Amino acid sequence: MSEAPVANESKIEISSLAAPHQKAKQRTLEEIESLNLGNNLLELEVQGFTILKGILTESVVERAKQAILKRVEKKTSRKIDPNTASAKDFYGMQYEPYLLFDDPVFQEILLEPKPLALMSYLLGEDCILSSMGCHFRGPGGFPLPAHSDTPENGFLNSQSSPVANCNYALTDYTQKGGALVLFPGSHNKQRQPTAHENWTVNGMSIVDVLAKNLPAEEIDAMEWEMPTGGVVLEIDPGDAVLWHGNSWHAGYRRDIPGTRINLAAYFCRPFMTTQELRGDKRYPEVFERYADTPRFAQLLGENVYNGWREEGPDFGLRKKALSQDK
Ligand SMILES: O=C(O)CCC(=O)C(=O)O
Repeated sequence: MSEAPVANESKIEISSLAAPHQKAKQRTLEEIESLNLGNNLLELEVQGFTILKGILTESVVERAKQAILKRVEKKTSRKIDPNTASAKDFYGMQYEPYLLFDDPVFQEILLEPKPLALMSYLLGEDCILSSMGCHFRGPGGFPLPAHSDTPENGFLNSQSSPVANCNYALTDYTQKGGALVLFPGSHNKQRQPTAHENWTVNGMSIVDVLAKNLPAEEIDAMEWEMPTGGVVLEIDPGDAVLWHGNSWHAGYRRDIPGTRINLAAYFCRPFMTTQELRGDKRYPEVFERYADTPRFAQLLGENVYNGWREEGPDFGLRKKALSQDK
C-alpha cells in the first residue's frame, strides 16, 4: 500500500473524531442551562465545588440509607440505629465499597441528571463511574484528613482534573455530626495539602498523631483545629456536593451519637483505571433494565475499548462511545 492513502485516511479519521467532542461540549452547556445550573457551574469554576440542594427525594434517601445500613449490619453483625448508635456499635469512619449492585436505588442515583450534567462538564460526556461507596461514620476516631481525590501524578498542571466527586448526604451534615469540609479555591493549587496544612492538635499535625498509635480514649478526647481555609458544609439529607478532583476536602469527627451516612459517587475520565473493577458480568438484569439508557453502559465502562487480548481492539466499542456525540 502506498503511503498517501494512509495519510489521507488518518486525516479523515482525526477530523471526524474531533468534531463530535465540540458537539458534546455544546450539548453539555445547553443541558446545564436547561437544568438551571449556571450558578453551580460558576461555583465549580471559582471555588472548586458546588452544593446541589434537594437532589434526592425523601424516599430515595431512605431507600439508600436502609440499603447501606443493611450492608453495614451484615458486616458488623450489629443492629445500628443511625440516630442513637454509640461508638460501641460503630466506631469512627469506615468505607463501604461497591454499592451499585446492592440495590436498584444506587443505579437510579447514578443517573440523576443534575450531577451528571456537571460531571459531563468537568470530565466529558464519556466519563466513567470509578466507584460508588459510603464513608460510614460513627462517633469517635480521627477527623478525615484534608486531601484531594486526584491520584498520584494525576495533577495535570492545568485547570482540568482527571477525576471528580459527587457526595450525597443521606443524613444531615453538621459539624458535631461529622460534616464535610471543603477548601474554596484549592483546586487551583494542583497538589495535595502538606501535613502542616492539615488538621492539628496542640501544634501537632494529624500525620504525626496518626503515627503515634495512641489508645482510642486519648484520640477521642483530642480537640482538633480545622485546617486553614476550610468551610464546614452543613447540609440536609438529599443534598449533594460536587467537587473538582483537585479540590481539597476533609471531614469532622462525629462527636454525637448516631451515624453520618453519605454516598460518594466518584467519576474519572475514560482513559483511566477505575477504582472498582468494571465489566462485572454478574448482574445482566441491571444492564438489561437500562438497555434504553446508553449513558448507563457508558458510565459502567462497557464502551471502553482498551484492554484487549489476542483478539485485538474492538473499534466498534470506540464508535459506540463516540456515537453518543451525535
Ligand atoms: O463525606 C466524606 O466523609 C468525605 C468523602 C471523601 O473524602 C471522598 O469521597 O473522597
